[in-house]
This record gives sequence, C-alpha cells and structure tokens, in this order.
Amino acid sequence: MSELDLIIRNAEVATATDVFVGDIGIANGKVAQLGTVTADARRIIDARGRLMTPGGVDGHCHLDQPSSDGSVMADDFATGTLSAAFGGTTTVLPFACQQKGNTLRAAIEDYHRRAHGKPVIDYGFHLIVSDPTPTVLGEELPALIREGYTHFKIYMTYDDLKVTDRQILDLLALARVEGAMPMIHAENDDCIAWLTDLLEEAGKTAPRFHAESRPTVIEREAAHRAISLAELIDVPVLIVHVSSHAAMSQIEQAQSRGIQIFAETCPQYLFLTADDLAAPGFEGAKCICSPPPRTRDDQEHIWRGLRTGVFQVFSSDHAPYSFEGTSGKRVAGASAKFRAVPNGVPGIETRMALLMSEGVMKGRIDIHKFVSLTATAPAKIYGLYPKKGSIVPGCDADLVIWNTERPFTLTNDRLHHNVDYTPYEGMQLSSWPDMVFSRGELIIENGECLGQRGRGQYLKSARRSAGRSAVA
Ligand code: DUC
Ligand code: ZN
Ligand code: ZN
Repeated sequence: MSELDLIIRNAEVATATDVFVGDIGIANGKVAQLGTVTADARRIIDARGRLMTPGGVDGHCHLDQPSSDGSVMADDFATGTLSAAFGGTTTVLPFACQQKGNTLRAAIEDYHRRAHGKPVIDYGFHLIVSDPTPTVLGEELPALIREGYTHFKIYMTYDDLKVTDRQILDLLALARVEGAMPMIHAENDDCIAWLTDLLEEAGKTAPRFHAESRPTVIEREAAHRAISLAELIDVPVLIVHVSSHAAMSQIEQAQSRGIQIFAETCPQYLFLTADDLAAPGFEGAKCICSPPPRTRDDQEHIWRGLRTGVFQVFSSDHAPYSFEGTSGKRVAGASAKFRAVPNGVPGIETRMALLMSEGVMKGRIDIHKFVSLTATAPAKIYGLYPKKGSIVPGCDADLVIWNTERPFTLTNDRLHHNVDYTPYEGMQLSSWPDMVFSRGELIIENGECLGQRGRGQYLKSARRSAGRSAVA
C-alpha cells in the first residue's frame, strides 16, 4: 500500500447509520481506508475520544444574491464560505436567481462570476425560476438540468419571484421528465398582500407585525396546494423552510399517504419565536424572515418532525442582511415599515453547532439523525452523494472533529460572517467544530482558517433517476 496523505486515528466516527471508533486514511482528497489503517502517512492526527462527523452540506443559503429592493447581502462567496467552514460546513448550495425578463443562463453566468476565485469550500447552485417562458421550459431548463443544475426553487410569493399555480404545474411536469428536484417556498401571496395592507391601514408597521401578516394558515394553505400540485404531477418536491406545526401536518399527512414530499426546516424555527420580532424599537427587524418564527409550541412540533423523519433537511437559510448601515435591514430607512425590511436571518456558521448542542447533546435527536439532516440527506436529495454527505471509501474527505467539552456563550464577535449580528446572541452552546477538513485538507484548526480563498470547487449535481428515492 502506498503512503497516504493523512491518517486520522481513533476518532469516534458517526455517519447517518453507523458509529465506530477507528482510523480514516486519506489520499488525494478522498477517504481511502476506514477501520484499522496500517499504512504510513505523511501526517497523522490522533483524535482519540473525539467525535467526528461528515462535513456539513448546507442545502439552502443565500450569498451575494442580487435583490430588487436595493439591499446588498453582507456575505459574498468569500466571507459566506469562510463562515460556513468555521461552523463545520464543507459544501454550500446558494441560489442563482433568474430575474423576470432574463434567461436562466444569464443568472448562472452572473453567479459563476460572483463565485469566481472566492469560495473556501465546495459549492453548487440551486436555480430560482421566476419566469418560466416557453423557451425556459422547452429548452433552457432541460438543458441546464442535464448540465448538472438539477434543483430549482419555485416561489409562491414575492412580486418579483412568484409564479402562478399553472406555471408551477409546468415546472413540476418538467422536473418529473428531467429528474430534477423542485423546492417550493410555500406561502399564499394574496393573503399576505391583503393582510399587509390591512395592518398598514391600521398603522401597524413595526417589525412585530411581520409575523401577523403571515400567520400559519397562510403557510399551511400554500403547503397543501404545493403538495396537491406535486401529487397531481406525481413528482417528488421539497418544501423549504417549514416554520409551523400547521404546515408540517400537511407534509406529514401527505407522507403518510405515500406521497414523496421532502421537507426542510431551519434553526430560526427551533430557536426564535414571533416574540423576537417584538424586541424594542427596530431590533425586531433582525429576526424578520419568511415564513416568520412562530410559537414555542410550533418549535416543539418542529423538533418532533426532525426526530420522526418528517424533515429530511436542516439548512441555515442564511440570508445575510446587516442591521446597521443602509444596505441591509435598513435599506428602506432606519425604522422602515416591516414590508420594506429585507427578509432573512444569518446562520451559516451556527447551523451545525446549534443542532449538535441543542439537539444531540440534549437528547432531542441522535447523532445519526444529526448527520443525516445536516449532510447525508441534502447530499442525496441534491445529487451530490456519495461524493459529499457521508464518510465512506471513495468519498471526498470532508470531515469535522468536534469539541464537545468546552461550553461557551455565543456572541457575534466570534463568528466570521460579515453580518453585524446573530439572532442567537447570548445562547449557551456545548459544541463547536475544532477541526474541519475539506477534501482532506485541514482548513480550520484552533479557530484559524488555513484554507485558501478560492480553493473551493464547483459541484455539478446528478439527476434523480426515475423511480429512485432521493433519500434512503
Ligand atoms: N425565502 C428564503 O428562502 N430565504 C429568505 C427569505 C425568503 O423568503
Ligand atoms: Zn424562501
Ligand atoms: Zn432562503
């Protein structure tokens, strides 16, 4: 056996299905051997007593995404992927967004330009299809899916992004034929617009009324509609950023009827509530996201859904808008009406540690569920498995060694994103990634990034083959 590049010895290795104490031999950026590795290596790291998981796959984040309201995201592909890496994520999937009137190809070319030379970790793109013209449906999107852009988001709300039910049917039918994975933002647009107007007429424009403009029934109805459309076409879809028990119940019922509906939730729906939007002054704007955070009861149901398998994917939905300044949350003014506040919260770096600390360490989910939610299932659903998402011979050596013995208080100044706040300020966490490897290269150690900006590689995704489940 020729010399390996690296052996990590005696780690407690956890995957979505197994746990074992053993060695990992790495050559050419890939896992070459598992178990007891007797070969020599250029470098040996002893990880005795340390938990190791696959590097995270963040299946939903926004980096340097152009907007129509004049806001500018605080994180680009450099700062966003740096922050992700510190948090144990080694693959990100942000969104290349089609502008209405433009082609998808233009969005992708623009997005590749934005990424060029910047990512610290590997990355792929989801598409956002906002203008499914006959050319997009007949030529452009099928060609792009075959080129490896196999997952796209459909919005049921937002004027500049939403598509009609009929257009959703067209897109789902195309996804079925081409083996793509549609992701759906499920909120009823007319209800939001109607309620927002009503609230504004009553002078209710502070951040806390954002939650009142988007009650759970709005998410439940749209989730039901999205599921019905998918059922009609007979194609799997994934409902993104599910926030409420009401919407989750729709998914659970569909799944129990044997319909292939996948679902994603995010940290903001486990750790924030609508009360966080009612913080004094404009502070609540920090937690404005859509769908909005709900109640403690909803949080408990979301935890149950993570445990029981209603949710397959736990993503950050990192949407990096700074609080101070004029390009983020305050783009429409220092105390703008809630409707003009950019939607989203940062969380690309905290996603895995929050779930490890509050989920695994507190016994709400087991370590296998953690790995599946944060890495394996998103890699499978988005066509990156087995290259990404697990620890098996031949996969990329994307690995995290955890420190679970040094509790700390989370503050924004220890994070590496370019956003000036974290919604989780002051939380006590028990776990944090100590060492992060990307394709066998140690990129994070002792709170320092050793990985070069621009080393991240673009990832093409595989198509879903007909009749194959996206998740084992
Ligand atoms: N949808 C997202 O996916 N992210 C941020 C805001 C939104 O509405
Ligand atoms: Zn969305
Ligand atoms: Zn998002």
